[in-house]
Amino acid sequence: METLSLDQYSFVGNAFSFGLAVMASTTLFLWLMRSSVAPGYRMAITITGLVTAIAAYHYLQIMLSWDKAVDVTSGELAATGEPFNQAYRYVDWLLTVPLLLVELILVMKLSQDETWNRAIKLGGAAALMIVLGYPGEVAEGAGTRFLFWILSMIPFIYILYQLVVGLKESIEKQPDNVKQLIHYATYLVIASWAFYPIVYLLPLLGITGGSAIVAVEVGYTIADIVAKAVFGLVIFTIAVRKSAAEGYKTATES
Ligand code: RET
Repeated sequence: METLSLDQYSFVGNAFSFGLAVMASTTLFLWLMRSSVAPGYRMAITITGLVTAIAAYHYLQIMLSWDKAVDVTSGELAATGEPFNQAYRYVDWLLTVPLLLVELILVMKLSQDETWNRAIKLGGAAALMIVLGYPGEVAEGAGTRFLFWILSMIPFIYILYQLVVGLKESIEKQPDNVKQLIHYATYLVIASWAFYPIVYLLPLLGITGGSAIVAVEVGYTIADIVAKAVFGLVIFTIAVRKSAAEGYKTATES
């Protein structure tokens, strides 16, 4: 914390505030617009809104913790002794990553057995990935950070592989008007998820001091906005188009 400049400190605080605004407004939008998709897709939209709601709560906590860790009343940055709590981010992921995976599995429309089977395997792998990442995130030494990065990459690669294979299979069965969008959603998942382990590594790639803190915190915030809010809106659009293809009309249209 002491290595940050005042500008860097405000920049990160503003990024958290932006994250909170995006997550909260996306939640409202998704939940208010729920009736514009056919009943069969409402569960997916509710879950998408839950993901952004959980994130909005955690961004509020992260923002408050960031505020409390530093005193700027003297015009300079002074640590208050209260540590900035990284755990909020990891608890947020522990809840939201399995939810996002369930959402993707629901979109695949598999049999009930297969849905359970995949949800448990992928949910377990996601929990392991996050639990293994945390000790490295809060460690001081570069060696420990790198070790836990390697360990966490094992379940991460398994999840990505399963998603790519699973989504490819389900794309074949989709109506033409959404095929392209589901392709796009798949790329969005891969690109946004791959961003996290890269951000985690930045402090080991020559970015040091205050810049490392800024890179990690702002990097994760951007990744969260894409993986949760932008992705949620893509899922919403897919649901609207699939509803239309199935002949569903909203109250105002009928
Ligand atoms: C960690 C530790 C270093 C190695 C890896 C990681 C992966 C994190 C991921 C997080 C995804 C979060 C999402 C949140 C959305 O709600 C934990 C940074 C692989 C992939 C998608």
